[in-house]
Amino acid sequence: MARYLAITGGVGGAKLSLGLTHVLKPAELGIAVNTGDDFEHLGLHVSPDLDTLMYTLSGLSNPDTGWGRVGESWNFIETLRELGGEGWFNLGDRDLAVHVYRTQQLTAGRSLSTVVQEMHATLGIKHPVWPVTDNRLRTQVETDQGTLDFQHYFVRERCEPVVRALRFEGASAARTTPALLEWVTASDLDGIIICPSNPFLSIDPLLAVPDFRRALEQRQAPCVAISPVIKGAAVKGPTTKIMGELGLPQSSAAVATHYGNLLDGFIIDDGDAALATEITSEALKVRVAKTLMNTLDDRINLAHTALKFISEIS
Ligand code: FO1
Repeated sequence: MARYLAITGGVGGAKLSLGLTHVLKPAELGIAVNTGDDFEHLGLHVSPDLDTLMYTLSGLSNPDTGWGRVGESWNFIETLRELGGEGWFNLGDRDLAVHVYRTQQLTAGRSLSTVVQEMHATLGIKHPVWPVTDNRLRTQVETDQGTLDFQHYFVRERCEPVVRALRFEGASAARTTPALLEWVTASDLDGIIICPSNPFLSIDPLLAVPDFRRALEQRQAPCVAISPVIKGAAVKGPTTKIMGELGLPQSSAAVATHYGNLLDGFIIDDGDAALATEITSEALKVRVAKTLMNTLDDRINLAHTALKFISEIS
């Protein structure tokens, strides 16, 4: 039996994760999710990337935004705004129930991974999905306007402040979720796929968890990443804006350099085919493919490409 691990943030990574779940059985694919975007808001524990995965894998995601639920209503947040409350983070009425339920369960002493597992079982999600850690992990964005909590930077300030550095509060003391650590260190793991999420905001928080990073560094199986950058621009979100602000070239090549020796393979878009030779080295193979995922078929095709690439590398 084959066994793979996908590492993902929110929207872009969830698309490929969905493709992978169509190609691999639940016993063959586990998914590790960023929790650096989590925050406490209106007294609730909100886990945006975990929820994006949950809604995507259960067919409930909002196709227009990629986050939140399809067919959502907004009575709660509109009423909160009328009252003069904090209304900048759009919590839909149905989505709200998830945050209330999760908060209650966490307050009762249950772990985040247990709550995720139970909600996934309720929604019929069969593939194992784990928050990278059950411990507190919070991305802090150091900007020209001071240090901002991730969602304050991303949603409230619409990614406008200039990013100077990123910090992952809690990471050094965090432990990888036990079942995930077991999966990634298993001797029969066949490959690791880093989804096309933002490397700096969405993947780095997972890599900042010491025992998770160590497990990846000591891997036997090939690790491939899919570039979220196509022709110098991100499909969605502030990836290339941040790269520029951090003084990096805004290209797929710089993403490969950023991941460094964590990678054995790197998939770039057809539009970046000219970069393949520059990125290829003895230690890094490059595959050119269609990485834009507009349809379910695109997601499944990219999943097949990644798995075939892994089998060729190994
Ligand atoms: N993203 C936005 O751009 N605006 C929002 O109001 C917003 C609300 C929201 C609510 C629940 C949820 O699970 C996600 C939500 N997101 C929203 C997405 C989220 O902020 C980001 O996509 C991720 O954190 C980045 O991966």
